[in-house]
Amino acid sequence: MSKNKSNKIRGIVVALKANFYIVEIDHQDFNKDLNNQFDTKKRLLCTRRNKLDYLGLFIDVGDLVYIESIDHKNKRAVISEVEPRKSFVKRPAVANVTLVSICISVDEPLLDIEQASRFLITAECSKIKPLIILTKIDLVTKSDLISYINKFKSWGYDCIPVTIYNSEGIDSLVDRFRETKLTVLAGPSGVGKTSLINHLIPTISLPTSSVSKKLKRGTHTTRHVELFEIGKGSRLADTPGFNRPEILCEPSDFAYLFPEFRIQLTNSRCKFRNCLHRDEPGCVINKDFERYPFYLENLEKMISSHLPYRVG
Ligand SMILES: Nc1nc2c(ncn2[C@@H]2O[C@H](COP(=O)(O)OP(=O)(O)OP(=O)(O)O)[C@@H](O)[C@H]2O)c(=O)[nH]1
Ligand SMILES: [Mg+2]
Ligand SMILES: [Zn+2]
Repeated sequence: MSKNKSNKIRGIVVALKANFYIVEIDHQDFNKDLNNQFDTKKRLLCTRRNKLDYLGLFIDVGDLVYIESIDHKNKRAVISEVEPRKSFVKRPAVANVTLVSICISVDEPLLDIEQASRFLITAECSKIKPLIILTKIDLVTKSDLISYINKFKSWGYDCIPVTIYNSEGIDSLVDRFRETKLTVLAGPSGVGKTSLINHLIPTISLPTSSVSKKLKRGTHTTRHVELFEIGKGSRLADTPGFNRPEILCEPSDFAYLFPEFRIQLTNSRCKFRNCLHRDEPGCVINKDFERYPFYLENLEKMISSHLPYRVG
């Protein structure tokens, strides 16, 4: 983080705590002129200036902010400005996201294709291309794993398979995270998002818990969004898992949230401009694609429940 804008210090909101914001500032840039007051990467507990409320500005994790009235001894400060966001993911709420990683476990909890689609569609709604992280691959056979990877490929997605047990896939994942500024780890509860962060950043040890034997689902261990550094200038967001993402979407936009349909619509045009790709003549969408029945079922619900429809 850097210092400019009338000597205010710039930082990033890494967590929200009750009515406070935890802001992290990078010590290296201003060690000298602040007499080494920033001894480590420093986290400060911040409130916000009232003027931000009047301006109607929200502050979420990932927001880049300027702080002032710094009390070094008690590690407190006040946020006086918020930079305009470059992107925003609504659920979980994180600003300035550059990559959405949807974590999906092959087992425990068992991979649920419809749920995976809902997570991917949520990410597509934020206009950020998602990456699939296939977790717990120590729990499946090689051939099952290959068929999952091929399935996601046919949907138009890259997929990085990993396990924390023998570290398979971990190196390519770290490379991917270090190429981007802010990666959100999203996905159902219990798929191993927090375990992955603990594995990747050995200096932290966040609570995790095993998947419920009875319900075969996660137990909602992580309750808040928090950012952790994974390399210079790159951060990872741990988020609370949830099981059924809702999507707010208009019927005419829905097909564009599926990469395999989007590419067909880019390459050629349906005869009618308002085609919803059902049985209209001259429609260019290939109805044999795996997710077409999912598209159709949700489109019909969307239309019958009036706009905007919640897929959920
Ligand atoms: N077999 C296997 N188990 C794993 C792996 N990674 C994590 N687990 C286990 O999965 C369970 C759930 O892990 P968490 O990290 O708490 O899952 P989470 O996605 O953060 O869950 P929420 O915080 O509820 O959203 C724990 O018991 C982990 O030990 C893996 O690679 N292989
Ligand atoms: Mg967790
Ligand atoms: Zn069509």
